[in-house]
Amino acid sequence: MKLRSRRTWIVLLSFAAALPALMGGCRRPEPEAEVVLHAADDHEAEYPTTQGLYKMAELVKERSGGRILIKIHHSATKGSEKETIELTQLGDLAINRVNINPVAQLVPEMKVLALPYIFRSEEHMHTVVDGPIGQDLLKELEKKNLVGLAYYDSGQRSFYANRPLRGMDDLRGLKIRVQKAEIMRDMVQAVGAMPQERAFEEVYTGLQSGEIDGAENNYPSWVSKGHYEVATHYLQDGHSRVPEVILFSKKKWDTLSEADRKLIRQAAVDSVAHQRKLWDEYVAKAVDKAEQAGCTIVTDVDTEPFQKAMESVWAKHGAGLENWIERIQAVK
Ligand code: GTR
Repeated sequence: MKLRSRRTWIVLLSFAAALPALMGGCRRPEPEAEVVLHAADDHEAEYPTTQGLYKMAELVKERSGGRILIKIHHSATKGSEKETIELTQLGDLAINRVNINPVAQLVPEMKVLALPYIFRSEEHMHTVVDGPIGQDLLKELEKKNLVGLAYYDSGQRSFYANRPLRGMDDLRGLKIRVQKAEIMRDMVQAVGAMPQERAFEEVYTGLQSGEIDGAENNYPSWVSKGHYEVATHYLQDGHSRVPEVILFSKKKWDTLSEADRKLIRQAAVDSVAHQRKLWDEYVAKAVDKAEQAGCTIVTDVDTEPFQKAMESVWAKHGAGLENWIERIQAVK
């Protein structure tokens, strides 16, 4: 057997040493994650709320040096909002981005953010949720085994249907889908329509089959879920400015170190600016898409009859929340 020259050995050995780097694309191996947290969102990956969660996950991974990983399950693969809230309470799901309406069903104080026309503007809502009132409300969630981390934007909810809508009178007798939330049911009833409770995931087929005539939501949901293809008339009455919330399972939270809890909470708070920026861009894109598709959007709505009709909702759902209402109204 021919002996290899010294030079050949050097070449062979350097090649062997470089192999792992060549195979791994020169990346250092990922550190083993110590904590894996599962997060749910009922929107698809590109939607601003899910994108907010991705931002939060990125910050958590970076700040923990890869020790804590958040795995995101989007598009309602973990179930409807009602189901995922239950999973979060049980500790089977660590993180859950949901709308406040179904949460208010469990924690009545949260209803204050869902009351029709409680916010004068988007700025008013931001000041409330970003300040002490928002923080105090998040603390109320602990009574139901939930930890509230931060609020995301959800714009304004308005009515849309498969027939022309110009004002409140056009909603009379229409079958309008509502979330699993009593306050929404009462709002729909207050404007003379017939509330139909359904999970978000069932709205499209409900509209398509004609079981329901319409629904109510913000522009992004109307478009992203395809509702605009069937319910082509949108009436921007803006009856609710209820935000979204990021929940954490209290059961899981209690197993984390104080430092990790702080890191996770801060990452959620820091993801808010990103979500809000994407939200504004998404609203513009959604409106554009609906208009291109030939939908009718009525923006100059006389909201006075709506506000008047909602007095009954305030009387019922605002009862017992007077202090919260006063605090919100006092915010400049
Ligand atoms: C959207 C919200 C969803 C869901 C949906 C609904 O605005 O982002 O999480 O609550 O409304 O109406 O069910």
